[in-house]
Amino acid sequence: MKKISAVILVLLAGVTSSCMTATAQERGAVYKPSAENIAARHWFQDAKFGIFIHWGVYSLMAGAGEKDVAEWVMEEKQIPIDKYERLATFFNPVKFDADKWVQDIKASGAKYITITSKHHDGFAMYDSKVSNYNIAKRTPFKRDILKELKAACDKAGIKLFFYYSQLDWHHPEYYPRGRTGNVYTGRPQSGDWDSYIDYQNAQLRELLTNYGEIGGIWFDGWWDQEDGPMKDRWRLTETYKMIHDLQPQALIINNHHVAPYPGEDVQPFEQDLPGENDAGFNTTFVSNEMPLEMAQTMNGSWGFNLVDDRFKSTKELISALVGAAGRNSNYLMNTGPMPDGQIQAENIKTFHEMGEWLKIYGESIYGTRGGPIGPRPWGVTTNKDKTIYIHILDWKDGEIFIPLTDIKIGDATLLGKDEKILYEMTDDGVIFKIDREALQNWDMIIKVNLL
Ligand code: H79
Repeated sequence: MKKISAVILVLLAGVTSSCMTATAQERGAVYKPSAENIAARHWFQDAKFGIFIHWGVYSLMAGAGEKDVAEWVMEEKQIPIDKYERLATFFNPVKFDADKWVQDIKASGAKYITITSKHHDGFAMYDSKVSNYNIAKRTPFKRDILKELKAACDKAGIKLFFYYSQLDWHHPEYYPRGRTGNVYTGRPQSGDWDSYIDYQNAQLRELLTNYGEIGGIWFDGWWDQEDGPMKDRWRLTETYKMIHDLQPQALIINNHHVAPYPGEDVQPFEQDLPGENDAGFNTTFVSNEMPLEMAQTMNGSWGFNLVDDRFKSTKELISALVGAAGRNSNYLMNTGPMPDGQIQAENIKTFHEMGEWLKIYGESIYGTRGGPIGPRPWGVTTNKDKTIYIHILDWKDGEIFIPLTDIKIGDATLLGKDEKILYEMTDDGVIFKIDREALQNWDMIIKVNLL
């Protein structure tokens, strides 16, 4: 008896310590971003605004009539792999026009695009050589949409990032399984995890070698194993090194909802402003060392949803962009193109409205950093060189107090109009008079030039 428990103890100790070693390796790895990478981070922070694209064979299902279902339809409707694979056989988005996408996206004022190269369903939206479960080999469309999009982006001066799901509901070797993609998929209850990671890395290598210089890789799905046996078996250190070796400027972003791991370059937040956790799964830890990025849907869905008409107004989306900028964060706004290849008309209209706003007010967003004061219930501040922008999103009174001391103001104007704003310096800060008419704007911005 004693002998058996001793053996169990030794075994347990072995398991625990090997887990801890893996964690320690990933968490404790030393990462010093290269000069190219640091330059790319600055570019990224200056760019401030990107468009996220969720497009795949799931777009055909259009949410199956439910507002809260889209790119997760396979999991949510428990569609087995052999049935789900048929979607690819009639995915034929004949109206796809990469140049048109990029023109409409560019009109929004966005500077980069992040597109799903492979979502959780495992289907590659490019011509992968390591798996034929991809758009070029399994659909009548046959075209490599990533190639076409990259060419269009290059022409327009837009950077392209690839979303890549670490979680995979299709690959048999993604085993042991995590929280999702379980028995319903019809996969054998066996598999070799490491050969799955080898496959993942082979696909990443393709994305980093066949599409020219890219903006970076946006990972998702790590959380599938958060309570699972493979939590520390993602081989992040190795994967991140490969990416940085292949393209030093490529930014690594991982939407794992926990504090950043070494090797990551941008900390993302999903459906939440950094530091907030209304969605219920984000960490409240906010890095002050790396760029931040908030990703948000324009309605309630990432992939195309036929019945989800909960479109946020342009004012709400501008407020999110401004709120992110004031928190020193980028804003990645999502659209889910339709199965025919077109972006939804509602989204295109909003792109153009945001772009019109940014043409006038963009100087208070692009190239700025958050602060000098933190977010307030009424709005945020951004700054660039010797200029402070006070973004008043929600205010009713005739004056507003800003707790800024030790500054010398040259002048204060209403951005977008050549109108001086009156102010009064006090010991505790500045009181600005409000132009009541301007409060009707989506965002009333006081531009303060410092001496
Ligand atoms: O690609 C889009 C979504 O499909 C994906 N991320 C964005 C960018 C996404 N997956 N899940 N979610 C968003 C919501 C988060 C769900 C989670 Fe959980 C809560 C992950 C972990 C806790 C639900 C419960 C899923 C796993 C367990």
